[in-house]
Amino acid sequence: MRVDVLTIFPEMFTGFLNTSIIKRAREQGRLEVNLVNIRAYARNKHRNVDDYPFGGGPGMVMQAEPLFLAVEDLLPGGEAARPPVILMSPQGEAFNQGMAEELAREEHLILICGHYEGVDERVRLALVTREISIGDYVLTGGELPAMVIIDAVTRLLPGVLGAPEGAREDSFAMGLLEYPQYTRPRSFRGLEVPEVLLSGNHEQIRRWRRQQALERTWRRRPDLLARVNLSPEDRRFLEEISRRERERTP
Ligand code: 4FV
Repeated sequence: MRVDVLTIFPEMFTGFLNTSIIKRAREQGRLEVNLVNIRAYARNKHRNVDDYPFGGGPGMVMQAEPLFLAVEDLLPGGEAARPPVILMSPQGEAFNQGMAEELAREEHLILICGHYEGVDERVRLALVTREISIGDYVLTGGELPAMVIIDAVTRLLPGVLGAPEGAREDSFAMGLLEYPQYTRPRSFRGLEVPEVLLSGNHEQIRRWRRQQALERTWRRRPDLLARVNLSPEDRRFLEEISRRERERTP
């Protein structure tokens, strides 16, 4: 996968791109990240890429032209399909695991990192094909959201993570929150690893983990349960814990 990132702070990506799984994916040639400095497309001697908002108001707005020129320079027109041109912004679609899986099927992504109060609306109207938000809060720039998306997508690329995708039971991939994980030592400050995990009985372990994921989701994110295809066994278990809960809190 190729990811072009349009930013005025390419240095923000240095550590992220040269560490751990992202670094290895780039070294393996499974991920190519191309940092594009938007200032290189500013047609004024001070390389300004922002200006005052028409109609007044606080802050500055990122100008349309440098962004259009940068994207057009990335699209030599040879490419059959135009890649998604994604703007990170609080007004975007809420990013989630399903969207990460969708983007991971693309060959090429162009990510635009805004700054200041935002970008000129004509960027949305005539350049951007998708807007994505990583959460309902306001950041100083789109760089961290771009890293979040690259991280969530890269780990889904074939061969990037050790275990083949099918074997992975990511939170949200199953639609549920992840079950509790334990590792050595068996006993830590009086806290023991659940016996079932030491039993070697894989069917019992599978059921325990499923029930733990169900209960954790039911307690912390019941909204997610609506989107999970629950087995009759799952439903019985959820009815059991909600009955127990009702008894516990009459
Ligand atoms: C943001 C978010 C975000 C808004 C103005 C950058 C900032 C500045 N992007 N999810 N939340 N962006 O806060 O994606 O341009």
